[in-house]
Amino acid sequence: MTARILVVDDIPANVKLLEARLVAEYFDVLTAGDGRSALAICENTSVDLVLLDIMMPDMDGFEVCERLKANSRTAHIPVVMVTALDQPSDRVRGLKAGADDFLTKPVNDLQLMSRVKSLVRLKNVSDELRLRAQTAHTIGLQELARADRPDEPGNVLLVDGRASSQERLLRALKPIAEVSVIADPQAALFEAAENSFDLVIVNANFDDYDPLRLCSQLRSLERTRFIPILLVTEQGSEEMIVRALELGVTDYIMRPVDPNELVARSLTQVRRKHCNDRLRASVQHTIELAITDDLTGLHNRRYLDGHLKLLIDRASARGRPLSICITDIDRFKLVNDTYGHDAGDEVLREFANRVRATVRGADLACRFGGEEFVIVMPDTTPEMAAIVAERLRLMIEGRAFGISHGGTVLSVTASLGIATLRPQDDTPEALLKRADTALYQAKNNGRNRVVAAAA
Ligand code: GH3
Ligand code: MG
Repeated sequence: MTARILVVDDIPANVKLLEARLVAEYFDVLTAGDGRSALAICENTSVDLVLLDIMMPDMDGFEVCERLKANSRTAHIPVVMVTALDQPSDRVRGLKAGADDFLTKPVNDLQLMSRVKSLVRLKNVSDELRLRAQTAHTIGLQELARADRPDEPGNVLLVDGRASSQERLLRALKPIAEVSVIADPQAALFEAAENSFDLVIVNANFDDYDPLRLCSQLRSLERTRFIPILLVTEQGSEEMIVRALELGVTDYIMRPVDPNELVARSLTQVRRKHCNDRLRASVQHTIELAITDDLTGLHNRRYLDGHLKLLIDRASARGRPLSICITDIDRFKLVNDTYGHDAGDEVLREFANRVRATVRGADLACRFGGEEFVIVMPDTTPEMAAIVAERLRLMIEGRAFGISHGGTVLSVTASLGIATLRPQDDTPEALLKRADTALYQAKNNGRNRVVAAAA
């Protein structure tokens, strides 16, 4: 992971120290000796993370943080406040100023790296989201364009073997999350798999149980592998923390737990989870848009071209029948010419609805083009396909189509051609071609009928 990190401190020795450690981990480091130059750098260069000292003459860290967060060009940059151990109130002020995380001086290497990496990962995901939101906005997809939504409360699972600490952690988390508490780590695994949590907090305080076992199980289960894990450990358990981070635990916090630190770290993880979820949803949505026909909501031809081959291969491999039906609306041009294109669109939508209502869940219905539709029917013999096609024909003919055009109702009919997969050397193109030839014959024979291609 590489990222550009800005270290801000008025004491050159402190800057050098952090710089050296970060450079050793191959981060790209920029430095600033005061608040104003830090703001200028963030404004003019792309910075992935700011490590910000609090005590600085002229403009202190709180003010720098507030200004960064108030400026829309820099608000997305994560800020880690470097606070003195003996000033716990600084953390509250830091949170109020919008800081994303804290590090306590003297800065410990493990903490520095785990926090920096965690926040850089979060920023990478949210950068990608912001980029997609821009694109979505440009192409008019408003629903995807809201990247900078306010934080939604997270769903947190707290796994803690002791009642007293459960209560303390619960109190700290209440304002920012819905928390479920569970004492038994094995039950917690099921709980996590069955519900959708944004964060699992594992307090390493069980009597007879290795908390890393739970962490590792959470990482290996399909249903829970993407949930961030925050481990709560004893001071001095560095070895366990290193192993935990290797296992994929996302962050850790030491006892005694500072409620503000817990809140800041939990918020970071919940944000990251939400960002990731949205990113995944946006990928899903983009894919759906690419394979869906706008007008009817059926799959489009691009999808059919990709998927028909798979369905054919599967049917051939299993020695199962597969049939397809191509249907084309009769004299559809007349609808457009008489009632206008919008009325034509309404008929197409209603036609698609009837197709959808006719087919089984396993069938694939697509708009093939204009007023032509294709239904792919796995596990369907020619006889069955003929029955389905006839049922669809009746569904179209049997009930008139209403259009907004002054309460007009139209009689619509369709012609249908069906074809069945030939075992062995059949291809999607050849199968479609046979169905299309049958359709052409149905048109020639007088329309409003089903014709089956010769086997
Ligand atoms: P046939 O019975 O031989 O199929 O006659 P037809 O009029 O249905 O066939 P033709 O191919 O001559 O005309 C198809 C028409 O479908 C022409 C085209 O403008 C119209 N069409 C294609 N796509 C759309 C669409 O998305 N919306 C609307 N409203 N019309 C469309
Ligand atoms: Mg037609």
